[in-house]
Amino acid sequence: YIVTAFVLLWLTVSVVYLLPFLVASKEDPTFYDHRPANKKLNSHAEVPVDYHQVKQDQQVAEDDSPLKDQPKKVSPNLIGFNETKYLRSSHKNSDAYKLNAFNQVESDKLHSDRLIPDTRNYKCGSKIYPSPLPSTSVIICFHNEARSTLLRTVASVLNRSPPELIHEIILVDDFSDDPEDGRQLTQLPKVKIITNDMREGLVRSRVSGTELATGKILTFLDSHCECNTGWILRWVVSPIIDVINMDNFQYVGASAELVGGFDWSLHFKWDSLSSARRAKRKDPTSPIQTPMIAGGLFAMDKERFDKTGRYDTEMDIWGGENFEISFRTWMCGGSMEIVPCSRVGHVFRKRHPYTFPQGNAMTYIKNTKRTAEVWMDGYKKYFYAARPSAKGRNTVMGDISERVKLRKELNCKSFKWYLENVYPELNVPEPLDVEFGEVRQNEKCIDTLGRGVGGSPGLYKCHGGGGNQAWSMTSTKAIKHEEHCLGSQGSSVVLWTCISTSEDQHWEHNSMKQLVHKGSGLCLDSEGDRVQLSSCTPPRSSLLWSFTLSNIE
Ligand code: UD2
Ligand code: MN
Repeated sequence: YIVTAFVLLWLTVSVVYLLPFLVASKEDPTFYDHRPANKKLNSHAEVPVDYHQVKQDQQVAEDDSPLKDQPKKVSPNLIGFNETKYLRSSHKNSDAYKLNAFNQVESDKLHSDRLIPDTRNYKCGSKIYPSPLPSTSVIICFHNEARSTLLRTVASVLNRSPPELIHEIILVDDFSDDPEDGRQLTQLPKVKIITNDMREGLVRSRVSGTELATGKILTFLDSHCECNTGWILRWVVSPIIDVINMDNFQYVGASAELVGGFDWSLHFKWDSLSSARRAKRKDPTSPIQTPMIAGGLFAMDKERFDKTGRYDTEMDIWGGENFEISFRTWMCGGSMEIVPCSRVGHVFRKRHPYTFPQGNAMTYIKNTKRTAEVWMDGYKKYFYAARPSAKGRNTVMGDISERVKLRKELNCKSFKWYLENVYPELNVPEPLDVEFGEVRQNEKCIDTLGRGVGGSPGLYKCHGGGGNQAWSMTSTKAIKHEEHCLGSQGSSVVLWTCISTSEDQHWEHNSMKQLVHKGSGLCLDSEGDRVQLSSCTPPRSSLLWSFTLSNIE
């Protein structure tokens, strides 16, 4: 039975993944998240692991000794490699945090083979997989990665995988300042390196890694990961992405109850398992289908990768490629799964430590717009409604004809099919929605501030990125964000679960641009960054609201 299950997996699955990540960037509010204090984005890190499953002797040490978590013996893979010397020459100035967007000083104190807790479900240890398994080429691209995190990524692959499954490790140095960072690691077994002569970004770097690869399976990793025991379960694996804390480098297990999702602005997020997905799962060790991958850590069959269009190599630097590969995989006959017995830790950061030659906002627009235009059919209008800054911009996007052709050649299904069969959780604005977009007053917009039921939205500078500022006025006159609707509690405006018949959730957008609350007869008003209910008279500017992206054709 297990063998059959895996043969099936082998046939149908093409991409495996893992994924929790997502970070709100405070420093660049135009970029990947503008949403203040968005609980959803951080929820991943806050989900406690089932620590009873973690063996006591594998718990991360709490003491502060300089050689934390050092194993008793150096692993054979590292014999002859002078780790101390390698690390000594890495930048250790007071800007190390700024340089990496994580605490490099803390990372440097940790041994490359430090012990980390086994965060898997206890049943994973006794799973039996068919053999022989094909071996994999592991591809790790990096740009100015700290040496200690880069080394730990490579060392954890060597030390925590059955050696026969690791065909090679291909480092792609994406034009880092110091070519020695990667070059010295080729002293380790199986490690090869490709060095870019100019900055290419992660997509083109990964693709050049795959061109050199000769393993049957490709496995991609970010350059600041730690692979856990049993991570490389088989050819197609998507791990759960555990969290390596960017400040103290503690390794924390992530929830096994999440899949990858997104909103209409093409912003990746983690979704907790819907009841339908939960019901499909036989036991906590079985793979879970995921509509989307975070992007960094996955494995897939090399032949399939090559035959189905690899990546869109016109995408630059960072971002968007995970949407493209996810839509393509699902719509063109593959599937994506998270394999919960595979766990890989990743350092989630709050900002990019590296530059974007074209600016990060423009780069993200380019990459996501290419995805929307090629894959989202008529539904791309919701992308533009949620991210108006991507409208027009055809020059930024560039030529997509090759990818459109690829979609035809592969005979892929429609985006409608994807929404209905793969991601039914995504709320598609109804055709009857009266208005859709931001609810704006001057430069500010109503923003959920990441709050859920019972929380109050506030006003926040409009960012045009959708997300927490994406609302629709439904045909029943509710002002709706995902599954929450604006209602009241006293004079406060509060988010509630939508009830279409509720007078408390009924708003009339009248000809004077006021939003009149049916339940109380009062009007939506603002005071500072608060939204509240007050009298509709006398007329004043704090009562005026517009849906800025209304009338999508
Ligand atoms: C996530 C993914 C990442 C990628 C990205 C979307 C995880 C854990 N990470 O972002 O892999 O899919 O979403 O694009 O799922 N890099 C280069 N050249 C560049 C820029 C980055 O080589 O110009 C490397 C970088 O050193 C790192 C990898 O690409 O190893 C991903 O970059 P990141 O860690 O900044 O992205 P992350 O984890 O925020
Ligand atoms: Mn990363």
